Amino acid sequence: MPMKIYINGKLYDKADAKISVYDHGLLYGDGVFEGIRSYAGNVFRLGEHLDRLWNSAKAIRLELPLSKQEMAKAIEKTLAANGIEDGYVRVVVTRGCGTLGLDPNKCSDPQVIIIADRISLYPDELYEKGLEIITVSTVRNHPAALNPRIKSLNYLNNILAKIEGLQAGCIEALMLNHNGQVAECTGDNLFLVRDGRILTPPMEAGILEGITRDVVIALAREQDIEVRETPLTKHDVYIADECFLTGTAAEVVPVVTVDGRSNGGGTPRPIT
Ligand code: PXG
Repeated sequence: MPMKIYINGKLYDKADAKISVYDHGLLYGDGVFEGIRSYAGNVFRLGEHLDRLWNSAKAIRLELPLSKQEMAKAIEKTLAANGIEDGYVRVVVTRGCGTLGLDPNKCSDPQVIIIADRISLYPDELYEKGLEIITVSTVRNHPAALNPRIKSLNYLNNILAKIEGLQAGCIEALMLNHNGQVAECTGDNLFLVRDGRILTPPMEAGILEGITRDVVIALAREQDIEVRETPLTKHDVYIADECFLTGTAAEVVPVVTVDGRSNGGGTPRPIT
């Protein structure tokens, strides 16, 4: 059975799921998106993902052509149409068709796309062995230029960092912000553990407000583990006892080395 893709209220076979070459999502990366997990038929933190999508859209002055409730229904429908219980949902909203010029006001109809698929980001063994990552020279977008809180279709900042990481043989890459502080990885938030406390960069570091990040912070606090959202430098990373990354795709994945320095590599990672 071919995969069914949702576009503006209708389901299309994958081969027929197409968007115009005049869509500003393609021409300029003008649009927003979300990546969401479904576990055993339950969409994980759907409300939070929809809130973030709506906020991203608001930040770029893109008006969604449907309500959050309608979007939730559309996501359920797309998952069901593909028989997916454990999977990954990609919601994309583009600015729509316009002219060959930046003006978003010339775009009339935003395109709402929902893809429901399966995902495994990293090989299973990496969840046991841990990732080896490096700090790359590509600086995370300056929040006053393109705020990382906007989950926009413009992911070149992250892709350039990813290319640098891959070039060095690393599957993930740590990005610093314009002040040289730790920001986040290309598709994950970063956490450190030191002396039994969890440390993670604050929103002001210029990061995406990860939904997995929020879940991990809440779970840790429930277990009376102290969590500090505090500015971090590479120094903090190098002296940490543990390091892990969080994201919808990655879930929670341990990091064993950063720039070849070990974070309790090979030893137990009790907090992670
Ligand atoms: N930071 C960035 C820059 C992200 O893109 C996260 C953190 C984690 O946020 P959530 O809300 O998912 O906990 C993300 C999201 C992929 C992929 O295919 C990963 C993300 C987004 C889109 C695709 O690896 N991560």
